[in-house]
Amino acid sequence: MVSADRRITVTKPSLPPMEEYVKEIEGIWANKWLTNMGPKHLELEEKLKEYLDVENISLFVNGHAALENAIAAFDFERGSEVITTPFTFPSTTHAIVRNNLVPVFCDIKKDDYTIDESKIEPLITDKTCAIIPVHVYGNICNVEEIERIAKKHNLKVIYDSAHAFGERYKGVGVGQFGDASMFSFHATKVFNTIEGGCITTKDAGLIKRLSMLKNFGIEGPETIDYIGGNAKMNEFSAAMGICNLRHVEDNIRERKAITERYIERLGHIKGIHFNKTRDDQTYNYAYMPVLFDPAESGTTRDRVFERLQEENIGSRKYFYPLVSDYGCYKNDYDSKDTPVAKYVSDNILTIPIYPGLSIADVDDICDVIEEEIKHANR
Ligand code: T4K
Repeated sequence: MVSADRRITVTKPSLPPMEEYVKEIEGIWANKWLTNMGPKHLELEEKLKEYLDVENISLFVNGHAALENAIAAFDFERGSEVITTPFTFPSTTHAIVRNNLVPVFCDIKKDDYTIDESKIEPLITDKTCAIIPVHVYGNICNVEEIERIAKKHNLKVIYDSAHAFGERYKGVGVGQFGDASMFSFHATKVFNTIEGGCITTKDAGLIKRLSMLKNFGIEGPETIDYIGGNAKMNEFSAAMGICNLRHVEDNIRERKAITERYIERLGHIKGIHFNKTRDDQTYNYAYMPVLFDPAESGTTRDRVFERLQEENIGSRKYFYPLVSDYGCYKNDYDSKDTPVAKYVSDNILTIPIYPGLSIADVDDICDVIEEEIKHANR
């Protein structure tokens, strides 16, 4: 069991060896260039283009700012509707609303928790301007069907790929799908720049608009054609990204080993379900979501959460409540309209996964869960 002085958190940031980072930032003292698209920023852009297998990239101060600015760059008519998922971090929905657009929630699928593409078309009206799906937990959406629907109805598709860093679908970087994709480089993600994020797109014109939107609309020293804000990534963050990129493959391998151990230990237990990933995708093992079906398992997600907490093991109810149940949205939406999302949100728990989490720790976590289920079924 986990001792009182040992606390396991749901995640921990990946950091390079300190000397490696110190070496990486030495040049910043020499050139005195701290931000505004400096050499580290440009170097990280080039490296990420290759790693993510994308044509164009624009770095941002964080993933949310990247998404908000990407939506702004399309200049949708105020009050237009955006079809999206309620099973996500608030960022996705807030980015839509903060652009004066109206989210329309579509239900999700029970096996991979991504937007249910078969339920999108009935939600389309003459006000719909875009679809914003989420590759939740790194599970890649049905990008082909979403593209078909978007083309048919002349809609833009902006993927929230916050969780899908480095993944490929049918051998193609996931950031190539749709009109744009946002990746988050937050401390808690598979790859981090402390805080950070990016937009990837095939559209070089979009990258140009984004470069202005994230830098006060500045096109040239005396030319301001856009009303932009400030959302640039600084050089220290970019340097962290350059270092972390060198280790990301090893980190993903560690995450994979942890995931496999969880499945080995818990996979046979009735009422425990793991999410499905698509056959043709590579997976980054960003999260370890476990769904506890109350009828089958005899226990509840909340009870498992409490038991883990009692043992000093952190877990998170990502993503509960559903966005449509948040105080700021619940008067305008009814989560009963998205019953699968409601069921998943009520019963899912993400349990610890991060490079450095030992297999012995994983076994301790599994013991607690196994014991709870045995106890509930006694
Ligand atoms: N879209 C989606 C689908 C997203 O999931 C997110 C972010 C975004 C958009 C927006 O991207 P960013 O603007 O964030 O780049 C965390 C992250 O802050 C957030 O980035 C992430 N999704 C979300 C799923 O998780 P919290 O509020 O749960 O984080 P917090 O502070 O409770 O940390 C979680 C655990 O991580 C803690 O138990 C301890 C550990 N931790 C955290 C930090 C910050 C550390 O060990 N060290 C740290 O420095 O949101």
